[in-house]
Amino acid sequence: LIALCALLLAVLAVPGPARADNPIVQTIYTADPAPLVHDGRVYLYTGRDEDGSTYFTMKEWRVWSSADMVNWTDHGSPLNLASFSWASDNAWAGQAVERNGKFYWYVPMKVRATGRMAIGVAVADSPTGPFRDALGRPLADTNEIDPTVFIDDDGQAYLYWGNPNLWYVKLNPDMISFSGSPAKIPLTTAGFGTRTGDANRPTLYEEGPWVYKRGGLYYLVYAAKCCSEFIAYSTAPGPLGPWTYRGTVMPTQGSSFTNHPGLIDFAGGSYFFYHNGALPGGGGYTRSVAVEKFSYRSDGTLPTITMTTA
Ligand code: FUB
Repeated sequence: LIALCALLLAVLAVPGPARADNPIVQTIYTADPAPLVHDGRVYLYTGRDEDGSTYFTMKEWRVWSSADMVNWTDHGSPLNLASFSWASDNAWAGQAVERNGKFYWYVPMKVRATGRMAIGVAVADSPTGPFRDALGRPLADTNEIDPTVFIDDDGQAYLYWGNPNLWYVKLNPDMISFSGSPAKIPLTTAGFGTRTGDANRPTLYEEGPWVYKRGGLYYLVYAAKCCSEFIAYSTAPGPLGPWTYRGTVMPTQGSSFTNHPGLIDFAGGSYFFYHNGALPGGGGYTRSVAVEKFSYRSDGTLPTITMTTA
């Protein structure tokens, strides 16, 4: 019976096109989508919620890709906790970016020696890996999570991350060292909306920042929280602000209690990636990544986006 089960699992895990409808991945639980457009394909970097997880039990990251946003190829797991000798747990939300033919994947993990969360960076020659720890130590050790990386038109790269704070730092062109020191972006209510009921957290910003530039405007989309988590965004005239709160993008988390944004333009369309608990057995710790096609309004603002399934 064990051999039969192993055979069945092996057949289910064979790489190949996934179904076109949401959730994107229907064979395992996935979370924290981070899309990257490269060379005519969308590469989708995700975490993996372990079966039966009861608290964000996550040990590896996965890569998927598509040329048409319909058929998805499974590239397996080219990065996991064991790739980082200093990490012990919590393979949470990351993002990958390409620079000069190399791919840098920024990911948060728990540091074995301290129990604190830190950001590590892995590097590869291909968007699907194999990835290796670029430093052999954490890149940013502030006990916070959820890195997003952005390279501006002038070539300056920025790393942002954090919960409960929102940190940023300029990256050197090598993408694995800092130009200056990490600093906190001021979390003002004008910039990030007003949260009620939590004196320690006056703004809606919670976690999962996603920074990009479009039409000369800088966007910061993030998981926001008032009572439950939803996706909101702010805009700014520059990569460091000042940020202005713009409102809700996706009002719910579905049957998960977190949500996590990733936005791209690809092949003439705009796409919003997120996660929820839509698969059978799904919920807050057994999530699934999904995507919705949308159109920006003529003034560049984001519409309210609804989940296909929750
Ligand atoms: O997946 C683990 C954590 O849940 C992520 O780091 C957060 O963004 C939330 O999605």
